Amino acid sequence: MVTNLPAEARAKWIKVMEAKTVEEKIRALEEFLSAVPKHKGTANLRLWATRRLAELKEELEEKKRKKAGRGVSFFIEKEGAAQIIVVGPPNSGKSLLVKRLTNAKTVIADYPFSTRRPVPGMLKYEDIFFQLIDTPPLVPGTSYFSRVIGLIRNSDSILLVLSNDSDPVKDFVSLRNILEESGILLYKPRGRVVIERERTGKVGIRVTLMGKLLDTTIDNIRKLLESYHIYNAHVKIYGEVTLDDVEQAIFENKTYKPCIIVINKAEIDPEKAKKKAYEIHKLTPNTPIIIGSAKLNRGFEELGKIIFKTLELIRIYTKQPNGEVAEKPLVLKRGSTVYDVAMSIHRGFVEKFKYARIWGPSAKYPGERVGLDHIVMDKDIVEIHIRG
Ligand SMILES: Nc1nc2c(ncn2[C@@H]2O[C@H](COP(=O)(O)OP(=O)(O)O)[C@@H](O)[C@H]2O)c(=O)[nH]1
Ligand SMILES: [Mg+2]
Repeated sequence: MVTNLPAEARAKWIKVMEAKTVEEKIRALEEFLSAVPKHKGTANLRLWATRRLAELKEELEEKKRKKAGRGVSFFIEKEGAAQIIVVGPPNSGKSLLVKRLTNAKTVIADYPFSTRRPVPGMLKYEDIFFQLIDTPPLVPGTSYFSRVIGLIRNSDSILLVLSNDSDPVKDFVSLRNILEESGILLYKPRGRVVIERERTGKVGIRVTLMGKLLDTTIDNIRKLLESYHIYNAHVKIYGEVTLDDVEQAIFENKTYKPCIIVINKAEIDPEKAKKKAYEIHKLTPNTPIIIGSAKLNRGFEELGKIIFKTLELIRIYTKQPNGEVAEKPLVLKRGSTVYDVAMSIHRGFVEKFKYARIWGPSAKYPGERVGLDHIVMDKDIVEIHIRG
C-alpha cells in the first residue's frame, strides 16, 4: 500500500499517533499528508488520509455542536442481541423496511435525504430482539457520510438495502468500494494485524503469531515499525498476513462487518431482481441475499433467522441450582465456553466457579457436569455452581 514513503513522512506519522485531542490529530494529519509525495503508489494512502481528516473535522464540529446544545448526536446506545445498521443509496426503501419490520418511527418519502438522523427499531426473532438502525444514505461528500461510517464501525453488522428500480449490482459494487475505502470490509479478510502501541513501559516490539507471515519475517516487521519511529508495541498477527498488511495496519485498523443484502422493490420486476441477486451472489458468494418488497411487506420473514446465523450467535439459558430456567437468554458468539457464560453473568461466577451442569445440545447427557472450558451451544441450559 504505502511502501517507499520517505523517512520524513514516516517520522511525521508518529505525531499523528501521539496526538491526543481531535484538534491535535487534525493538525498532525495535515502535516503528515503534506509530507506524502504525490504519485500513484501513495494514491490510496492519500485518499484514506483525506477521508480520515474529513472524519476528524466532522467529529470536531459535532463536539462544538454538542457544547452549544445544538444538533443531534448520531450515537445510538446498543440494545438487544445485536446492532445492525441499515445502509444503502438514497430512496432504496431503507426507512420503509425498518418501519415494516420494527416499531421505529421513521420518515418515508420519495425524495433523497428524507432521513436525517439514525432511527432505531427492534426486530423480534423468536425470543430475542435485534436493533435495526435506519440511516441517511451513504454518499461520500455529504455531511452525513462520516457519521454513518462511525455508526457502522460501532455496530455488529450491516443490512445493505439496494433497490430493484435502479441497478442493484452497480450500487452494491459502489457501496462496497466506499466502505472498503473507509476501512470497513464486508467479507472476512484472509488475515488481520492488530498493532497495540505501548505507551507506558519500554517493552520493545513484541510480535505474537496466531497465524502465518506470507512474505516476511518478524525481524522485517520490527524494522518496518522502527522506520515509522514505533519502538514499543505489541503486534498481533491473525490468519495469513503480508508485510503490506502490517504497513497498512500502522495507519488504520480495518474492521470486518458481516453483511446481509436486501434487493428491495422486487415486486416492480421480480425476474430482474432474481437475475441481479444471482450476479451479486457471484461477486460475494458468502453473503446472504434477500429478495423482497418493503411496500408489500414480503420476503423478510427469515431476516431474523438470517441475522442470527450470519452473526454466528447462540442463546444460553441460565438456571440457578434448584431454580427456574431464565426466560430471557444470554446471547453469545458461537464457540463461547462456560467461562464466557459465567463472565457475562458476573465475574464472581468465574472467581468462585466450582462446576457447571448442562442440559441441551452440548450436553453428552442431561445435567452433564463440565468445567469452564466446555464449549456451549445454542439453546443450552447452564447451571453454574459456585463456592460458598
Ligand atoms: N415499489 C416500491 N416502492 C418502495 C418499496 N420500498 C420503498 N418504496 C418507496 O420508495 C421511496 C423511498 O422509500 P424510503 O423508505 O424513504 O427510502 P430511503 O431513502 O432508503 O429511506 C418511497 O416512496 C417508498 O414508498 C418497495 O418495496 N416497492
Ligand atoms: Mg430514509
